[in-house]
Amino acid sequence: LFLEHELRGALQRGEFHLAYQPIFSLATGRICGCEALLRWRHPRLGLIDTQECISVAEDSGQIESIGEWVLNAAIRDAAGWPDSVRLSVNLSLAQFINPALCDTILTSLSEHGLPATRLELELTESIFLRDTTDTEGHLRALRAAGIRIALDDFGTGYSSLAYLRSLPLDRIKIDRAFVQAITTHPETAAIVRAIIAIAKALDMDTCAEGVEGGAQLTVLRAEGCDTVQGFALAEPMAPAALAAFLTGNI
Ligand code: G
Ligand code: G
Ligand code: MN
Ligand code: NA
Repeated sequence: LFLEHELRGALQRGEFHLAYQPIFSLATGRICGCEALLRWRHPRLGLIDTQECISVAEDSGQIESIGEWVLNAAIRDAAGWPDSVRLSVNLSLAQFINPALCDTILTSLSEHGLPATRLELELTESIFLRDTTDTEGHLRALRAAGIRIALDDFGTGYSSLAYLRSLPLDRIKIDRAFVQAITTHPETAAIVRAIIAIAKALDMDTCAEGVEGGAQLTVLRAEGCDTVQGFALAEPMAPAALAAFLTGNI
């Protein structure tokens, strides 16, 4: 309740900023994208845990305005990156089901001059708990506009193979819980191998999240994972630091 109160007005007070974490192609070693991550710096409490901030924002009906700010700020920043670097933005369920979402995003893209094909939206499995015809329609509208869709945190939530078959997705992001056990648990390695095989068969690409060591990277490369993200490669960084980092890594 305290955080909910503090969160009101945080946007107007300019307490939010974004950090960007690079995503690397395993084939080339180059950066092919960056994920925007919300950061809230409270004037007295300092940096607030993002997961907590997002939950409070969702529960108190503030996620739509905060989410719109994130989209705008990230699209503005990404318009200054090289063409080969895509922008990934996390979306909450409330944003995804808003019928105005697609138009809002397209307006922002054209205002900042970022092609729709450079934007990827990360959705979690929570969207599949809803009426599927509606979900499918929303996904198709976004993709028809050229926007890519990634399924975030795959394997941890309500994973079902049924929706992988029926829904238009471009990428599966393999949850870091799997990635981090890949070198120590043969069962986990087998599951990751199977996820990559399913993604390939369905013409989706794969991103392994939370890569923290070189041994994980070696296994992921051997298994044919397309892209990787994690502290071993690059931590989330401020926009200016990212711009400098991109110069050396694209
Ligand atoms: O970056 P960090 O580990 O603090 O992120 C914690 C969680 O918050 C992650 O699950 C991430 O997907 C989510 N998150 C980060 N930024 C955003 C955002 O702008 N919108 C939404 N909906 N979730 C975000
Ligand atoms: O749920 P989502 O995948 O969007 O979460 C992104 C979050 O994961 C970010 O908050 C980021 O800080 C965190 N993250 C990124 N790389 C790593 C990593 O290598 N290890 C761990 N533990 N967290 C990571
Ligand atoms: Mn994500
Ligand atoms: Na994730």
